[in-house]
Amino acid sequence: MNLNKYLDVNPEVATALAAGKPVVALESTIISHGMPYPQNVETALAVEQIIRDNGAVPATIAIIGGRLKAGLSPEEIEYFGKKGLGITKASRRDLAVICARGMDGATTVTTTMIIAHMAGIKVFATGGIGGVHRGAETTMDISADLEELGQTPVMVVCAGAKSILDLGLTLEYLETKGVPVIGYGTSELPAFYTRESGFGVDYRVDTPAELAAIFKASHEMGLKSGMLVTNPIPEEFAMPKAVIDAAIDKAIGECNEKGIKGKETTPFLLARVSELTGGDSLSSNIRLVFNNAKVAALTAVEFCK
Ligand code: PSU
Ligand code: MN
Repeated sequence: MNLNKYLDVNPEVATALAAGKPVVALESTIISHGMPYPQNVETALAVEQIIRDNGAVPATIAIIGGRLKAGLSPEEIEYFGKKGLGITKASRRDLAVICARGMDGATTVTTTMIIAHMAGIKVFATGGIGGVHRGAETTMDISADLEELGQTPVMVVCAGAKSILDLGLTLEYLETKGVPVIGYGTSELPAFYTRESGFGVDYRVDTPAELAAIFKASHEMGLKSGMLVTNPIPEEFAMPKAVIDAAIDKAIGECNEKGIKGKETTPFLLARVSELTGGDSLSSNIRLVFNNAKVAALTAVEFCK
């Protein structure tokens, strides 16, 4: 394969793509910034196994020494998990600097979509996406993830978005950008730790085959936008809404008091919410990622039929 000169596709992923076999992309910010070591490495490896068990090849995406990587070895995943917060969070605006300087970068939803698309991978599983922050009418803090969903044709399977964000404004923004927001087995937008948010999705879809058919239609008519599949956390792992809401309100209050801004905002809020809610939220987080990996793999299999 002769691809982008900055991109390395690992042999297993390259072989699968060349043969038209299903591949699922995974992000690396969730490994280095989203969970503590060693649970982050254990989770990343378990997610890859779930994708294999459901018939697809996993491609964890990251930047190592200035190279864009589609597919990491277990040793590279271990390296990313151990180095943790020491790895730069890489959004679209960081890519060129990180590559030119030969740095490592943890890919967000945005950069995972970009690199997946360069490699020819169509389906991507993660935990939660970035969105429009509360108070964005004055701060203008809107995640680059929403712009990427509007311009890069990759399907993102997530568990919705955490209510650290303004979910209503996030949905409005996605509508403006032309991104279909699909509820998998639900008509309501899930809010990561909870199955409900009080906001409706654009469409409810109940099977991986229909998810694949919708994405195929988008692809074949040449729409450049992505598609957002929101898959609710399994009932048994969902958290009480009151507990999560209280932790989020406290974390947002602290964030404002400390004057945290820009790319630090989301990692700060995620870390504080997880500290305030303890081990329960970590195990919920792990379970919902497993659940998304399965739906993404089954959909990638359908897409390749
Ligand atoms: N929200 C989550 N979990 C995450 C992230 C967001 O519930 O891990 C990460 C993802 O990598 C996402 C990024 O792409 O944060 C968005 O950061 P920002 O809001 O700075 O664009
Ligand atoms: Mn931001």
